Amino acid sequence: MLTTTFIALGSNIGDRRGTIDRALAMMKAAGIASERVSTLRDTAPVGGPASQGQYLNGIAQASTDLPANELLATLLRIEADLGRVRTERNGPRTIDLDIIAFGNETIDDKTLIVPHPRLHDRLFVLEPLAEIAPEWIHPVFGKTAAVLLTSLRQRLERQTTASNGRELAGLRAMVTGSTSGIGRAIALNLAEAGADVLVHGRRSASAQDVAAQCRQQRVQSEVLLADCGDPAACVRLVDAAWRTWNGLDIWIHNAGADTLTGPAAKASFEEKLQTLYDVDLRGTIVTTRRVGQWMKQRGQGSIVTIGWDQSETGMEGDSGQLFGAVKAAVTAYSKSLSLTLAPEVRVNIIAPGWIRTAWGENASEVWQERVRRETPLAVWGTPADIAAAARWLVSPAAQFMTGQTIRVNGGAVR
Ligand code: A4P
Ligand code: MG
Repeated sequence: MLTTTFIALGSNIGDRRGTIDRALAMMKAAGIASERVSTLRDTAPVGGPASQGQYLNGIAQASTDLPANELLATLLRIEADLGRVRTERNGPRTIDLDIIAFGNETIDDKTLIVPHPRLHDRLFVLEPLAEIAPEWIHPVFGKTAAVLLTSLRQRLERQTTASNGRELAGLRAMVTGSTSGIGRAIALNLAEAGADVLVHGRRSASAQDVAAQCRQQRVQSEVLLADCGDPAACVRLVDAAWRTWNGLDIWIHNAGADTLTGPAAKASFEEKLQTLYDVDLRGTIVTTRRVGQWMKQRGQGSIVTIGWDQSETGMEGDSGQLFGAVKAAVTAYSKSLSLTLAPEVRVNIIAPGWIRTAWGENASEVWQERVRRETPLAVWGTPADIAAAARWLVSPAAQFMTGQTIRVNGGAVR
């Protein structure tokens, strides 16, 4: 059975055009017959060493009866025969032959990822692809090559014209649990910094409200609803979020169960433990593992999770035991994730101290007094304080930060 495939052609050493012509001839001899080849264009190198030369890039549409793994093996052999030597990542090469798409298939194994995980981020792929196959539909994003090209151009345009105070312009963020409190403050702060923001919650009305406020900052904002206590719903949430704007640059996992106010406050210790485990811990793990892997394949991204400053020091009582255990686990997991995803993706943890959210608003005078006593700066923190830390952590200014816990707690040092 013949499969239609798109092969990206790239060369930046020696006789670039001659090498690409020879690669196409060798492909044909190996049963990969090109039906259409785009214009070859001169492009500035993306990534890699500063000194490397301009690329010549194009795309070939071909039909083959080879299965995908054999197609890859054949292309790698042709690259080797044409003198390709692999040294550093994104380094100069006589020829690069990447499988952009293979029929409608999605493949993600150790040796092959299809569609190519960076195709939608690269003008040197999308421009020739949209030239020869503007109506080709990306099997993950469900959008045509022409539409993906337009979106990418808009995103790059916003990044290059980013003004002062809009340091996240052109980046796409998900903030889970952003219908109220800390999550809402983070969503609004990221929008103010120029990021497009996906607002997530369980209730549509309040989520729509936050999205509308984000849009007032002249950014895109959409709502996705999901119960983060349900792992299948977490998977669907990540998939839907990734598809919305053809990938994500930022994932802030703030969604957590409130076991302190409302009817949930009356649940037993065991029930609260289960809820916190399901939502705060498993929800964080299921979502960030999935989105983190895609960000790594894509070559960039930033993740923030939410811990708790007192999980380090301990706090007496049921709440101390519950949050201490669950948030310490979130923190430990996040550090391991940061090591797994480096160097492409940064993962950091914010550990809030006493922050005036729903519970703090109505806490008794005894608690108000205790918070002042335990906080050297002698005030409650606000959701805006956490949002400011999150905004910095996901910004380019924090490019050397990963695997760290930032305690935003008004100065408590124990
Ligand atoms: N692999 C996985 N999926 C695929 C796929 N869909 N097609 C594996 C091909 N290979 C795939 O590839 C490394 C391994 O990726 C393969 O052995 C295969 O098992 P490689 O060709 O050795 O590495 P590479 O191409 O240097 O790296 P990579 O990560 O593919 O880089 P990119 O993303 O291809 O970028 N700037 C301009 N202007 N033009 C360019 O063509 N190319 C790159 C390389 C950087 N900057 C560029 C250009
Ligand atoms: Mg390659």
